[in-house]
Amino acid sequence: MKFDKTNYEGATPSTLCLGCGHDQISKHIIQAFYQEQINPFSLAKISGIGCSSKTPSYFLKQSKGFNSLHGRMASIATGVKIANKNLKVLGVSGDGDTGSIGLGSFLHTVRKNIPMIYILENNGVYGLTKGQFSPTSQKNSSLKKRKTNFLESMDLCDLALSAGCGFIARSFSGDSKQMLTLLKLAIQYPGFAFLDVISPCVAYGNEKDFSHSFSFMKEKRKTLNEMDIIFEDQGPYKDFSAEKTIKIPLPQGSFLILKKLENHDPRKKEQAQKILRNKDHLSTGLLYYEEKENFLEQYNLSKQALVDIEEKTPSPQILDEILDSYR
Ligand SMILES: Cc1ncc(C[n+]2csc(CCOP(=O)(O)OP(=O)(O)O)c2C)c(N)n1
Ligand code: SF4
Ligand SMILES: [Mg+2]
Repeated sequence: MKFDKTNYEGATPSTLCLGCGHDQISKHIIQAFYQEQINPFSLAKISGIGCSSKTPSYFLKQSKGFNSLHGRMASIATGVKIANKNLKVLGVSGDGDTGSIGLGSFLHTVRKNIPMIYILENNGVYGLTKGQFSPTSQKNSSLKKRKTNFLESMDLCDLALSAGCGFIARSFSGDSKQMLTLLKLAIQYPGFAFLDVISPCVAYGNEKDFSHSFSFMKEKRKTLNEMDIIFEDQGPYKDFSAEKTIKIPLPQGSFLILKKLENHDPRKKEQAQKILRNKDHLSTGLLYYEEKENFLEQYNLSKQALVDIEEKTPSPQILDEILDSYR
């Protein structure tokens, strides 16, 4: 059975400001999940608090959803995945939600390698509470209403890399082609897939020199690589010349064909770190890729969802045996 596109659309029309980057991301999500024909009924979308965290109402209306507490999306998503590993988990968060109040939850979910797609809708401000600087606003960048940000900025991709994340990508809400491929790649990835999307806030964070504005993106953005996902039986790939092309096998039997536009191999951690620390440009594309055992595999957790296990509490006899084993 093929799911038609209406299954992937939102339950309500967006109430975000006209032109908000977050709305573009929602469109890419609808497109990617539709094209990949992911069963919307077996997907859970979890978010925190913020304009970004409102967006799950605007896509995948047939999926399960939980709009949780500020900064706690990652913890709730962890619980959902452990309780039912058959659900695909899609988390949406903001730079304030993830980088301020939720930083601890975020980093521990990364280091546990909980299988989920984590989309950071990064606008450099707290949009919902009217544009205060967030931890990702660049140091010394300014906004008329907020004056200058004197605090050091945090790069959440760099932090994710330090915490052992195996899938790190950065994109821009306005780049449909790059966003679609990265989302499709993230959908296939068997662990924690982190996608940091620069998503301008047109109401409070779109002044010319501000680090997350449309004009800043135009000036500073560099694209690291072009990508395509193919199956071997599609034959030799003609668009890319061999010496600049990397072929990475993907879990479901397909391959990522990656054309280097800059000298970067996303399988090399040191290279990814170097790129992230170079602040002359904002590099987008696939930054780091490594497949590693995820939390569910490491702990050999039940294949059944908790809800499907008939005997949820052990019988008195089994409890006695467990207690005896500690005596
Ligand atoms: C415990 C708690 N502290 C503070 C707030 C106020 N608050 C709501 S959203 C938000 C930040 C939102 O910024 P971000 O996560 O970047 O999302 P955006 O609106 O920019 O998409 C804050 C501080 C809250 N709701 N709950
Ligand atoms: S305030 Fe900013 S982040 Fe929030 S909806 Fe408006 S443009 Fe988007
Ligand atoms: Mg924000």
